[in-house]
Amino acid sequence: MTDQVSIVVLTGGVGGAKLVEGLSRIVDPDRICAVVNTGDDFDHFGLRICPDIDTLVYTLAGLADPVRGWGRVDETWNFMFALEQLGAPAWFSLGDRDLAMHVLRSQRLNMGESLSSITLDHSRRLGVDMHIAPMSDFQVATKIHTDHGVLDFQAYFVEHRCLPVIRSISFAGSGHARPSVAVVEALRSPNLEAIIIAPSNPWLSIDPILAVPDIKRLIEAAEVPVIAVTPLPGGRAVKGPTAKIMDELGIEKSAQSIVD
Ligand code: FO1
Repeated sequence: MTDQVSIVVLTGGVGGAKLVEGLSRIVDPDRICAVVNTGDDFDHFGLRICPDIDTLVYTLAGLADPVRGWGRVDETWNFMFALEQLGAPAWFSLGDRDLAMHVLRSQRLNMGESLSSITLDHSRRLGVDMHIAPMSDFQVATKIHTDHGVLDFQAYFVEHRCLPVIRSISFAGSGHARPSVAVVEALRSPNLEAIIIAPSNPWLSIDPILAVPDIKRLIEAAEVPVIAVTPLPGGRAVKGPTAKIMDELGIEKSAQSIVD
């Protein structure tokens, strides 16, 4: 039940997963709700892939690959080798163990279950006590408008390795998306003490969450401190394309300009 929650964390993948993992060592995990970006989610070979949710689940379950930053530790790649043999595009790698998550999630989504309910069940089965809540059960897709045209998020991020110059970013479907029930309960929890914005990429991971209209409204109505952890300590990004994107969008590389 997310109405017992005292801390809500808005998060993307790796950076946010590290923050919530640390937080869960000092706060009862049952009192934390991670509201996760789903703008990176996409369909690939008929499977629904939810990278940030899976990074959270695997990290908190102690199953994440610490070097690669995505997917499972001790992974094997037989599925990818077999796909390549059959001439399929191999720019997005699905590990054999990770594949189980995508197959089962896709089957359950196709049978009409919500992403929230599937995520809760999978995380509990892997021993995760924290609430991991997709920002929405509606599909929202991050679109990257570049000097090479409009790219889907994973095409920009993985296939084109963040190289195209970004002109703007949009979130298809966000206008009609509603927050998941768990997110609404957590942000209205009578025990809520703080909302933390993880040091995830502000434009690619946090903005999609804030683009769901009711989430922004609920945060403003919560009347608790909202604490944003900078992804640019000392003006430099720890990882990923945050600094490059700020340059391309003409935004000064400082914590204050992210807040603004
Ligand atoms: N990132 C890559 O750079 N290359 C991949 O082949 C890749 C596969 C992949 C499969 C499942 C998954 O959950 C994540 C995966 N990622 C991969 C990570 C993902 O593209 C991004 O790191 C996130 O979307 C950004 O948070």
